[in-house]
Amino acid sequence: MLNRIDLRGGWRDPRALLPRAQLDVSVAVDRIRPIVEAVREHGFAAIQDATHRLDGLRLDRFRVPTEVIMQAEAMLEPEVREALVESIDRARRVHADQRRVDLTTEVVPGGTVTERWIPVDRVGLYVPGGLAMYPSTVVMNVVPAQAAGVRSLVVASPPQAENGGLPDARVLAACALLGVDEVYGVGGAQAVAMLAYGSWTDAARSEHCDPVDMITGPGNIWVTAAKRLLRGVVGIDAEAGPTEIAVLADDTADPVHVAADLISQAEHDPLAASVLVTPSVELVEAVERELRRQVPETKHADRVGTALTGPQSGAVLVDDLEAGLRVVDLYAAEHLEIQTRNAREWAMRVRNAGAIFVGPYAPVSLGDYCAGSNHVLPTGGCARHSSGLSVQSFLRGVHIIEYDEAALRDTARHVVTLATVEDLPAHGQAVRVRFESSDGFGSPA
Ligand code: HSO
Ligand code: ZN
Repeated sequence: MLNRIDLRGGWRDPRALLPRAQLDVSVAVDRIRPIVEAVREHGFAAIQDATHRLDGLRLDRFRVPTEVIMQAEAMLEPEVREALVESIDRARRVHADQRRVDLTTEVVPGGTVTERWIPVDRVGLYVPGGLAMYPSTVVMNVVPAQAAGVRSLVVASPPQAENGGLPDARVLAACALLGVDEVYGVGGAQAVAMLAYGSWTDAARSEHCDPVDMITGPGNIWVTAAKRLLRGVVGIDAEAGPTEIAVLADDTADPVHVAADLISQAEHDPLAASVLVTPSVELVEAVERELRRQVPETKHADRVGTALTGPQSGAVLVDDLEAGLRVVDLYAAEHLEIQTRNAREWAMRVRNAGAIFVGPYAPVSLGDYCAGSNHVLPTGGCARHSSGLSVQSFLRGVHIIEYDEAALRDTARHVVTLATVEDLPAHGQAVRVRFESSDGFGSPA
């Protein structure tokens, strides 16, 4: 079922052999530009029009009343509530510990720089509808923002015909459990534009969605295109591509587990990537047998089958785990499982992965829901340079510079020298004027 990629006895860059799905977002940007511009100019009327044309719904208001959000929570099945509460609680515990402390460095006597971590004021979270209606994603976006101290949080999610033009009930319930009460039933590019520019959201002009400073959350290609277009107008999180799992395994790995884990992420998307990296031919064969057994039994067998047989998925045979480590580092998977002897030691040597799941009892789906870790992770090899969503994503480290007279006087000649080198004499002069009436600078005060 999986493509076999045999790197034994030689070496080839595995990235070319496991091509990531390419989405042409730039074409989509041109398609959504008119919607974004219309929302900017006409606000409510344009949102209403786009919702009618694209979602087939005629709506007169987009803000979800607080009672409706509360009601969605009240209607939650008890076991779903319990699971969501546990997921929120664990994520809160982990994310609370991530909060950075402000640090002051004394650069010279009388001269300090303090790095102050200031939360973004207002954040908009886009929660997709359709194939991917994930209350867990509400948790994973809201928890770090709240832990960072974001004061104002708003959720936008497509209106669902089957829910009376409101967003999905479970998404609303997750908002209620997290204490988010500003929710709009708006989807697609129009939602991103509404969040970025702000808009009245009812015909009577009594409800206004204020513009946000930053938008996070996954979405389809139109949402991604709108985010790309509006980057700069607002802060935007990373662009999420199809999900990925890589498993670095040796002959101690249980093929039943490995197959189940490869299937679990393939379930998200026919373009999802599932990659097994191992020196054990026996394991590859046993996993193949398991896939042939498990795939037909799984609910989303079609998309799983498409994802597992696609060129982005495969079983990579390597000479040994050292070579396997090189492969997974180059591949830089969104999720990496280590199912080997001394799994922790191997895990600690990995340099590139969005999140690393260690040993037989830490499957990716634990991290998707209830490990306490965040499931918004870099895809498409971006784990080489980026991290997943965290408290840090919602904080800005602002440098606060404090120098007293003597400290500036001592530094002045360096500023003047560098300003002269860059032919920016006014820069030097801005320091000079402060000492002109006294005895110049450079000599101790
Ligand atoms: N595995 C997905 C997140 C998710 N899984 C949401 C289930 N629900 C991307 O990390
Ligand atoms: Zn998942």
